[in-house]
Amino acid sequence: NFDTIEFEINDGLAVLTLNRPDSLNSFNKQMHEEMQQALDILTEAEGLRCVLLTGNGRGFCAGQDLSDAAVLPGGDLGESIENYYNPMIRKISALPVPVICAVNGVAAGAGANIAFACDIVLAAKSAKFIQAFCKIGLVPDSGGTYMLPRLVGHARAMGLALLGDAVGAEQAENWGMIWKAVDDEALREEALKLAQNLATQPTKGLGLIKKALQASLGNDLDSQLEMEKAFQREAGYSDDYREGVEAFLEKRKPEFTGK
Ligand code: T3D
Repeated sequence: NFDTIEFEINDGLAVLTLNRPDSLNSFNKQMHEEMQQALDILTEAEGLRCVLLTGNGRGFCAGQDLSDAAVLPGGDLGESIENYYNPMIRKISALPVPVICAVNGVAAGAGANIAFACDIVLAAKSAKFIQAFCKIGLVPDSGGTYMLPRLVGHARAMGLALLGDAVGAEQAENWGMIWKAVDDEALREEALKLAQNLATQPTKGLGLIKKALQASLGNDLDSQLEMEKAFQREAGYSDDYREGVEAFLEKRKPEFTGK
C-alpha cells in the first residue's frame, strides 16, 4: 500500500504510476522510499514479464522535490544520490524484463533521466524533456551524463546539459532520445498495448537482449561476440525458443511462457 505511487501487477505486467501530481510527481523522501520498495518487489517478483512506468497528472516527473529537507542547499546531496537515485537507476536497469516508460508530460531533472534509464520510452506529443540541473547550479544525475551522449551524441548532450533547454517529444524522437512520440490522448492506451504485448513475449530472451545491448557500448567487438554466444546458448535452452520454433514449423501462433 503506497501513497505517492500506484503499483499493481497483473498477468506478469507491473504498472508503476508516480502519484504526486500537484508537484509534477517530483521525488520527496516518501516517494523515494516507496519507489525503492516497489522496485525491490519487482526485482524479486516471480513471473514478471514487463514493467510500465508512468505518471499521474500533467507531468511525468519534475525530478527532486526542491522543497524537501533532504536537499537543502549546504547539505550533502551525495547522500540522497547514494541512497535513492543511484539505487533506483541501477534497479530499473537490472530488471531482467523490458521496462516501458510512458512520459505523460514534462520530464525534468532526474525525471528525464529516469525515463532514459527505461528500455522503451513513449512520450505524449506535449511532453518535454529538460536537463534542468544547470539552471539551479547542479549536475545531471540519475545516469544522465551516461545515457545522454549514448542517446544523442556528444554535441547534443553538451548542449542539453549546459543550456537546460526543453526538448519536445517529437524532437526527442527525431534525435533518437526516445522510441516514439504519440498523441496525448493515445499515450496511455498505446503504452499499455505495447506493455501487454511484451508481457506475452519470450521474456528470457528479451532480458538477455536488454543485457547485451546495455553492455554493447562498453565492450569491444570480441567481448560482445563472446557475450552473444553465451546469451544465445542460454536462450537456446529456453522453453520459449522451443515453443517459437515449434509454432513456426506448425504455422500457428506461439504461446510463450516467459521461461
Ligand atoms: O541529492 C539530490 O537529491 C539532488 C538531486 C537532484 C535531482 C534533480 O532532479 S535536480 C532538478 C530538480 N528539478 C527541477 O529543477 C525542475 C523544477 N521545475 C521546473 O522547472 C518546472 O516546474 C517545470 C519546467 C518542470 C514545469 O513548469 P510548469 O510551468 O509547467 O509548472 P510549475 O508551475 O513550475 O509547477 C507546477 C507545480 O509543481 C508548482 O507548484 P504550485 O506553485 O502549483 O504549488 C511547482 O512549484 C511544483 N514543482 C515543479 N517542480 C518541482 C515542484 N515542486 C518541488 N520540486 C520540484 N522539482
